[in-house]
Amino acid sequence: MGQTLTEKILEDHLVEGELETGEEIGIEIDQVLTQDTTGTMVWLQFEAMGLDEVQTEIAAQYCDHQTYQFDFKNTDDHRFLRSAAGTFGAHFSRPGNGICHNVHRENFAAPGKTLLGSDSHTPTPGGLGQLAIGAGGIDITVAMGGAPYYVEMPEVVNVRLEGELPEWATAKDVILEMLRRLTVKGGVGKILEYTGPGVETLTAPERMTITNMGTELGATTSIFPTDHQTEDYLERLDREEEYVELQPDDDAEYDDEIVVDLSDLEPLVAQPSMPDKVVPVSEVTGQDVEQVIVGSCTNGGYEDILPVAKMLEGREVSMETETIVAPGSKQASEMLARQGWVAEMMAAGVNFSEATCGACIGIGHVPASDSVSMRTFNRNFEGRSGIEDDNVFLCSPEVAAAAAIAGEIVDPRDLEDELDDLEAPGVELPDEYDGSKTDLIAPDEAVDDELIKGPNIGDVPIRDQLGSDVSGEALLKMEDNITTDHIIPATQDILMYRSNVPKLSEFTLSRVDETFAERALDADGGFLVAGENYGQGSSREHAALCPMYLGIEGVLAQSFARIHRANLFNFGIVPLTIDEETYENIDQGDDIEVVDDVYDAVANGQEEFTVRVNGDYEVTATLDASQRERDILAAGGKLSWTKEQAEGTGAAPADD
Ligand code: MIC
Ligand code: SF4
Repeated sequence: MGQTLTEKILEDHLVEGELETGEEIGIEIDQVLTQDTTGTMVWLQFEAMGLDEVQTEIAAQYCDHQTYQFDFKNTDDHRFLRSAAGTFGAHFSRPGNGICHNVHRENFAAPGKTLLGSDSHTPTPGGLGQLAIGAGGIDITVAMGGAPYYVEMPEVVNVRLEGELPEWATAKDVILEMLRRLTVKGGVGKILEYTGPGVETLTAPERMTITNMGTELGATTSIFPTDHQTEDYLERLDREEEYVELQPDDDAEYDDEIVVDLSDLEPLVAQPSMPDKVVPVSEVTGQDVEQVIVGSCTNGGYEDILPVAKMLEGREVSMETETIVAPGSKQASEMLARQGWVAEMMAAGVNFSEATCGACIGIGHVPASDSVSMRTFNRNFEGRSGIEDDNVFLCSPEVAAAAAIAGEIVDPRDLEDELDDLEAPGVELPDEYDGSKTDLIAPDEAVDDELIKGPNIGDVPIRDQLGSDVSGEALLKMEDNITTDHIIPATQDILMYRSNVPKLSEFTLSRVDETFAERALDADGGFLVAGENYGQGSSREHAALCPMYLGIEGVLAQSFARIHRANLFNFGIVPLTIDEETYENIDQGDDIEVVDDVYDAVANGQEEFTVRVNGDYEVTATLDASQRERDILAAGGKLSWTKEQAEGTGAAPADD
C-alpha cells in the first residue's frame, strides 16, 4: 500500500510506535520555534530541567507579540529571551523583526523537516512541505533538549484541490471555505494533506496562508507536497539547496477525502465572532467599516500586502475608515519600502505599522465601540481585539482593501465594476527576497552567555504528585468552543505577566466570570465544566498553568482541543470527558467527587471513572490517554515527571 506524504515524513522521523491512527508515536524534531509570550516559560523550564544546550538542528526565539514594549516587563522579557537564546544556543530574532511564522518561513522552514513550535500557527510552513506542529511550551523545552515529541497518530485527510482560483478569489477563501464546511472543530485529530491538480496553481506563500489557518479547524497540522512552486520560492529566498521533492504515492490511502474546486470559490468573510461563521462577502455588503487591518501571520507577507498597495495606488482610503497595514516581517516592510510601495500606501492614507502580532491579540488598534473591523487575520474570537462585543470580520487582503476604499463592506468584484482602473491584483512574488538580516542573531554571534532576569521573571510553579482523592466544587460551567483567549486573555494589560504566574493567574477566566480566580483560590481545589472543544485556539500553556496554580484539579468537558488537552496533562490537571447528558445535568456550584482512587486509576490505565455529584447520583467520565500521558499526569505534570525520572535514574533529565 502506498504512503501519504504525512506518513513518509513521519516514518523518516519515527523513533517509537507505529503509524496507526490513534496510536501514540514519538517523532524526532529537527527544528523548534518559540516566541516572546510563550518563550519565557520555555527557557525557565529548560533551566529548571538542568538542560544546558539546544539539541535540535535549529532553535529560534522570536520576539513578535508584544513588540511595542508598553511596560518594562515586556522589555525585560525580551532581554531575558535574548540572554536565553545566547546562553543555550538558539537563533534570536529581535523585537520588530517580524512574526515568528513569517520570519521562520523566510529563513529556516525546509521541506521534509519536522518543526515543533510554542505557537498554534506553527503549521504555517506546511505550505513548503514541512511537517510543523504547534504545542505547549514545555513540549518545546523537552524537544529542544533532544527528546522526541509524542503525539497520537492523527487521521490523514486528503484535501483534493481542483481547478484554479478565479479573479478576486484568494488562498484565504480556500481556507475560509474549509472552515465553512468543517467548522472550528472539524479538523481535530486530523492532518490535512492537500493534493490534486489545483495544488500547482498556488504559489508557496498562498499555500502557507492555507496551512497557517488550518489551525482554526483544530487540525494537528496541514501539509502540501513540494513542486516547482516550492523550489521557485526557495530560490527567491536564496535557499534553493534546501529543496526536496516530496509527493504522496499514487496509491496512497487516506482516512477521508474532501474535494474543493478552486474555480467555484468567491470572496468570503468570516463574520463575528468565530472563524467558521463564513459567508460570501456579497451577503454582508453595505455595513460601514471603521477599521481595516492588513497583516498577521496569515496574510502579512510581502505577497499579501503588494495586492493591497496596487489596489490603493493613486487612490485614497475612505475618510470614515482607519486603515492599518502591519507587515508580518521586517523583510517584507523593507522590500516594500525600497520598491516605493510603502510611500504609495502612506499617500493613500494607510497607517503603516511595525512588523508585529499586535492588533491580532488586542495590542494596539483596538476597534471603537459598536464598530466593524475588517481584518486579514485568522481569529475573531469575541473580545480578542481588545474590546468586548467587537465586530471583527476575517477576510482576504483584497476584500480588506476594497472595504478601505469604499468605507463599507463591498464585494471587490462590484467595486471593480464601479471604479475605473481597478483590477484584480493577482499574486506576485518578488524576484528575490533581499531584505537585510540584521535583526536575526545566530547562536555564534550571541551577545549574552548568561541569563538576565528582571524582577518580573518568576519561577516555574510545580505541582505535587496527583492525589488519590480528587473532589471539589464545579467552580465554573462553560459552553462549547471556549477559547484559550477566554481562559487567559492575551491583551496588553495581561500579557506582560506571562513570566509571572501568580500575577497572571488573577486573570484566569476573567472574561467568563470576573470572580473566578478569587473563588478558585478560596476553594483550594475544584473543577471546571465545559462543552465541546474546550481550550481551542492558542497553544499558550498558561491556560493550564494558571488554573493549576489556582488549585484546579480536573476539567469535565464534552471534548478538548488538542494542544490544550496536552497542556492539561503537562500541568497535572485531570481532563475527563463527559457526555452531553452529564454536561446538561451538572450545574455550577455542584459538589463533584471522583469516587475512584484517582492516582491509582490514572497510573494503571483505568478509562472509566465514577463521578458522584452532590453526594446524590453518579455519572461516568472517561480518561482516554496513553500510558505516557498517564505517567505525566500522575507525577503532577511534565516538569515533576521529568525531575522524578532524572532523580530515579540519576541520569540527565530527558523526556523518556
Ligand atoms: C494567538 O494567536 O492566540 C497567539 C497569541 O499567537 C498564541 C500564543 C500565545 O498565546 O502566546 C497561539 O496561537 O498559540
Ligand atoms: Fe501573532 Fe496573531 Fe499569528 Fe498569533 S495568530 S502568531 S497573535 S499574528
